[in-house]
Amino acid sequence: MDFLKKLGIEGTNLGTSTGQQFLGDEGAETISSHTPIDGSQIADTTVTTREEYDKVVAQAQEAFKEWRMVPAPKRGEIVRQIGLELRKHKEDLGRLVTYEMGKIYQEGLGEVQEMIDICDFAVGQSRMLYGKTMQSERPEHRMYEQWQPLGITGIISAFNFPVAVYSWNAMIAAICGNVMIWKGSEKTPLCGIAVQNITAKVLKRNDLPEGIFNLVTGGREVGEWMTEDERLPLISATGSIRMGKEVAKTVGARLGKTILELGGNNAIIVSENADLEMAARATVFGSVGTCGQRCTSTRRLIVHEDVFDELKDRLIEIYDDVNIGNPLDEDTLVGPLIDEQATENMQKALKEVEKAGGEVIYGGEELDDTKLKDGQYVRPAIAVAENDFDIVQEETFAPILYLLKYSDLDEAISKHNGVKQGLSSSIFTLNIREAETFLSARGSDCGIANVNVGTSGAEIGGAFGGEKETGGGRESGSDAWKAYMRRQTNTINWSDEMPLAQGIEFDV
Ligand code: UN1
Repeated sequence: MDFLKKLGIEGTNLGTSTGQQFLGDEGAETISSHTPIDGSQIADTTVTTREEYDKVVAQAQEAFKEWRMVPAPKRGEIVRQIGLELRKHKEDLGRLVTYEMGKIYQEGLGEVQEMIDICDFAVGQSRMLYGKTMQSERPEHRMYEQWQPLGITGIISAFNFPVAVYSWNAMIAAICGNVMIWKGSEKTPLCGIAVQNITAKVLKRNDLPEGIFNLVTGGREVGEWMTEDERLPLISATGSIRMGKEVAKTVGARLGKTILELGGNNAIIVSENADLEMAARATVFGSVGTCGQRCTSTRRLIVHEDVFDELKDRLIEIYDDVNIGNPLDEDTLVGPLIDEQATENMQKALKEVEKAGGEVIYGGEELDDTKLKDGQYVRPAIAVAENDFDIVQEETFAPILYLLKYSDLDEAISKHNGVKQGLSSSIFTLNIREAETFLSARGSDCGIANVNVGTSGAEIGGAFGGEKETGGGRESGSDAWKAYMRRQTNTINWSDEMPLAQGIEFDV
């Protein structure tokens, strides 16, 4: 496994890190990383102790003093070099993502490309941290606003995008002048080490201090140290709604800031005016891609009654052609689920849908015939269901597609919006009235709404995030950078008088 070596994954103290330095001790508690491909062990990382955590925070605070005074375009130059370094490691890092998380290699590469793209975006953004100027009501006064860095940005990311989601946050936060403490998922600790090694190389080459990009490892407890810690003014967290609610409560109690990217329950509406072949293809990528483990995965398909049967049959045909197996093999389209728990959750959901009166019309079974022992391979499932089934209201992180029928667009939109989550959404139609209705104020209530484009696979240039229980956060492109900075309104008096605003007379 040459790629592990090339990514610097060797040694016994990998884990907590302030840059080049890894703080883990011999004999520390460890997390074993297993590949979901066949369940075998890849390597161990150490778990961050409280003492190490405090060392990391202290180092980050020190580094912030220096980093915040580096001009933003110069910070952009560092991010540009990180982008170049990532290009060099694209194949190896993509392979590690596949190996540790289980998504197919094409998607592993896509994830690293998403990192590269956000680096390029951040470089440009580093010269565009624009504030407004305002006209003062007082003579010879000037008003403007400027954006300043916040300090330490805590980033908590999930297993399903073990490197890209970190980069959306870290690269934008970095050009804004922040330093980072990142806790990735316990299920994908090696991805964190590899990315840490890549950024550390660039920082070393530029004589920058330890403490700008920091890594902590561990589970819930380490996450709680971060959310409770007043030294971390911003926590950006990606994960389940349950986790997000806890993060919001804890960080909110200390009046800290959060960016939350939580669950989705994404739907595609397929109208009778759709190009059905396009709709079918987008649905399959959205529902079985990444084995249904994207927060943008297509979970519900709301289909007009006139085309319901035709689309259903076509989907089954395509599903039948999808190769399931080792995600490193070129012709595989669906790899394993992340772990046994995920398989159990999928089986439980399928039972519940039947109990509620729905029907699993395709797939769902565990695939024991694969030669890859202990991998969690499943056949993606299609079920006919109703929107108000409890299980349809929930996000199950597995490849299950619920088919729902509608007869008019208002009904379709009402079903579409009739869930607690609000991340990504699509309509497939060639009718402009239907498309524009879906995009209007009475249309989709999601953070992302597409026409003739599926729910997953967003580009980095737009702001990414969703409404309602998805958490309301926005990351990545557009003006998402503002969430990583504090806005300061400045008024400057260059006259020799002391006039007050609102014309108040206060003679002293
Ligand atoms: C996630 O699943 O947490 O839009 C992020 C997409 C990817 C990002 C997904 N660009 O599907």
